[in-house]
Order: sequence, then C-alpha cells, then structure tokens
Amino acid sequence: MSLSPSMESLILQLHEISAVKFGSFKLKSGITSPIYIDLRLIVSFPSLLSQISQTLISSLPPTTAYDVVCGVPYTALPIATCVSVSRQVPMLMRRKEIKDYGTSKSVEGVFAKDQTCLIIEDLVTSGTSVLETAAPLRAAGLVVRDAVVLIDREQGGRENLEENGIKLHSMFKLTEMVRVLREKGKVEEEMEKTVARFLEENRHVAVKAVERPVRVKGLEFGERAKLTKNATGKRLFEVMVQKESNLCLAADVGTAKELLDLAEKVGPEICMLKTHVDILPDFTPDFGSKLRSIADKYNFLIFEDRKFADIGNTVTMQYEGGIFHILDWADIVNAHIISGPGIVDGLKLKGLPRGRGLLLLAEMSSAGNLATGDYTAAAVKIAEDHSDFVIGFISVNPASWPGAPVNPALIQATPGVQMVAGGDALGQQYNTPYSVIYDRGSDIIIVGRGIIKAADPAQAAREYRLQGWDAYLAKCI
Ligand code: 5BU
Repeated sequence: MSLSPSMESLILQLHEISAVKFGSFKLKSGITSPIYIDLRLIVSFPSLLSQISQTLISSLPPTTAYDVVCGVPYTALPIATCVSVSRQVPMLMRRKEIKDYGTSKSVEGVFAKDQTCLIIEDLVTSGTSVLETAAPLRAAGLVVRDAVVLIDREQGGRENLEENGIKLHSMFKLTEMVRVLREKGKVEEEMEKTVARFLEENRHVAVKAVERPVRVKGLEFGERAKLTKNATGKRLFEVMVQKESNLCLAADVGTAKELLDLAEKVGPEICMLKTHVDILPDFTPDFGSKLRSIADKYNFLIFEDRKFADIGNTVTMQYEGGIFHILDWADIVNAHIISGPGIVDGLKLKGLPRGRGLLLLAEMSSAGNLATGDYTAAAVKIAEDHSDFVIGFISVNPASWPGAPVNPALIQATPGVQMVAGGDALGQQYNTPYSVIYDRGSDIIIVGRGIIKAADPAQAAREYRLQGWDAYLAKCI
C-alpha cells in the first residue's frame, strides 16, 4: 500500500533536516544499524513539527476515542503539546525521574479516574518506552488502549504492546519510509536492501499473543497479610506495603562479595533478595550473617532458591546442615513437589520453629518444563494442606489456574521477567512486569539479569519496582 502525498512529503523533509541518516551507527543496545533516526531535531523546525503533529493525529482511525493525551518523554513531548493545543485536548505529563522515594507523583496534570489516555510517541522499537509511560497512567486510574507513533521500526514493538493491551497506530513503518526515499532518489537500492536485511536479522522474536483472563479484583497486600498463618508470609506482605515494592532481585552474580555489594545498592528498592548460595566461589560461614544485616538495614527478606526435591528426611539435613546452613539465614526457601508432601513435612520440621516460610514450585518459567496441569494443581493442594508453613508459590500464570485466584493468604512469585518479552538462549522465557502482575495474576516479580546486567543496577531496580508496583495498584482499582 502506498503512502499518501502528505506522508511522503514529511518523510522527505525528515531526510532533508538529517533526522534520518544512513551509514553505520552504533545503537544504545550495542547493535550496529545502517539507519539512524533522531527526531529530537524537529523542535528546531516549527512548521515541520506542526505538520507532523497534525498528520499524526489525523492518521488515527476515527473510532479511536480519548479524553487526554500523554507524550512519552522526552522527544514526543513537543508533539503531544502541539496535538493538545491544536485539538484542544488536555495533556498529561509522565515524570521520567521521581524525586523522592515512593511518594512523589509520577503523572502531572488534571484527570479523572477511568478517562482514556492516548499515548503519543515518536519512534517505537521494542515498545518499552510506551509501556513505561502506560504503567503509571494505568496505576493512576486512566485507561490506556491506544498509542500513536510517527515511525514503527518493526522490531517487535507492535506485538509487545499488543500483549500489554495497547494497540499501536503508526504513521508509517521504517521499510515504507526507506522505500519512499529510494523512490525519490534519496537512497540507493542497495541501501534499501541493507536496511531490509538489518531488520530481518534484528526482528524481535515473535511474541505469543496472551489470552487475557477475566481479572477478579484482588485483595490488597495489607489485607492479605492478616489472612496468612505464617509469620514470614505476613512479614513479606507487610514489607511490600511499607516499601511499595513487589520486586525480588535474583542476585545471580559471580561472587559473595559482589552479591553483598549489590544488596547494598539495590536494598532500598526490593522486598526480597533471592540467592543461589551454591554458585558463590568465595562463600564463607559468615556470608549469611553479613547478608542478614544488610537485609535488616533495608528491610527485605532473604529467599534461598534451593529448590529442594528429595524425600522429607534428606531435606531436613540439606536445609539445616552442610556448609551453607541455609536455615540460619534464609527467611524463605522453595521446594519441588516431585517427591510428594513428605518434603513439606521435612522442611516444616526444621523451618516452622524458626518462623521460616516455604514457596512451592507450582510452575516454572523455562520452555518445555513439566510443571503444568495436574502437577500445578497438586502443588496448590499441598500448599492448602500446609498453610502454616507454605507461604505461596513460584508460578508463571496463576490467573489461568482452575478456580483462580487461589487462597489470597498465599503469595505468588514469578521469575522470567524483563522489560521486554522474549527469552534467552537456554530456554528462559520472559514476560513484562505489567503482564506478570496484571494479566497473569502474580504478586511478586523476580528479576535477575534485567537488573544485574544493567549499566546502573540500582536505577534499573527502581524502574522495575515502579512498574511492578504500578501494575499491582492497577489491579487494586
Ligand atoms: P533472570 O536473569 O531474570 O532470567 O533470572 C531468573 C532467576 O529466577 C534465576 O535465578 C533462576 O534460577 C530463577 N528461576 C527461574 O528463572 N525460573 C524458574 O522457574 C525458577 C527460578 Br523456579
């Protein structure tokens, strides 16, 4: 389908002002791209800015209804402002930085609950920026169904947004833009092919469409704290409320020293820190007490992801003894139910007198895992039968379980979380914080590499905390 003359004229003007460049460019993500688009420049060309804004908003299907608009900071802010002024539609602004921990507003402007907000963005690659803007808007009670964007880079953004309940409308796609520039003699055919090849090689893995469950309004964490019979489960709910955090860090770093340093940095953002103590080459017997004192300082719980799987008698020894003495420092451990309920009895024997809690592996995040169907149902049954010690589950999609939501005293914690859905080379599968908490009915997001590998782990943890918490608040409305 060919683009309208006004779209073609816009593309030529963007090329003219060098907002679109061809060559070899290193992108933020580290990959080298043959095309670079910088729409920040348009603020220097008011008539082009105005033309873009008008064309953008007119390109929406006439059925798209909205009460307010919100631009994704920063490049799209001037575009949203022009739309707001010319269409006389009120605008909102999402703060990118929040000054004070947990208290400041993340959305500026006047609005009412249940109003519909249209998100405006300049360029969509993975869709992450749109999602980061949608989360606080939704948390504030606004309805977000549509995002309109100048250019769709066709690298998975449309699918990622769709998965989060947002329809993407684009003025044009990257390939359409390059085709127009080639037709008008601005780029060679060879370059058009290079861009097409680049897109083919860097197209985000297709994201499966999620079946959207009918959401049952959830009880708030504070109320659920009162329902649990286990002291650690109660404390976990309370810490989540106190810190406005449903983020658990999976602290899978190379050494104990790095782990303790990371715990210091990320401590203020998390409700729980998850360890794999057997991966630490420099483990010493005082590791547990050192981590405990950081946990006490920042008010988070320690979860050793030991995944016990043996018979009851053996796990009592594994829990208490060996070199790691997990029982002494971990508030929470987890267990497979493959060996039957005896494993819970064994762990309870040691853990309950110390006030500890247990999570059962009801589901796993890795591709092809066998914890499904009847196995998941069996985990729920065992948890119900031992709710003095079992505080909840490791789960992936508890909203899809028969009879969901299950007992609200039990907590759901979900690994396989990153800002963008996808996976790693070894079978891990990722969903976004919003889809995990809101769509899939979980309570806690467990995030490892999304934080650890970030340039600034503390900042990344903060972003995950805000997204996780916003999704929880959206559920409570
Ligand atoms: P990641 O870096 O965010 O992929 O780390 C995920 C963590 O959660 C890692 O420590 C895993 O061992 C852990 N995990 C998981 O990924 N999937 C599961 O089903 C369970 C634990 Br159970």
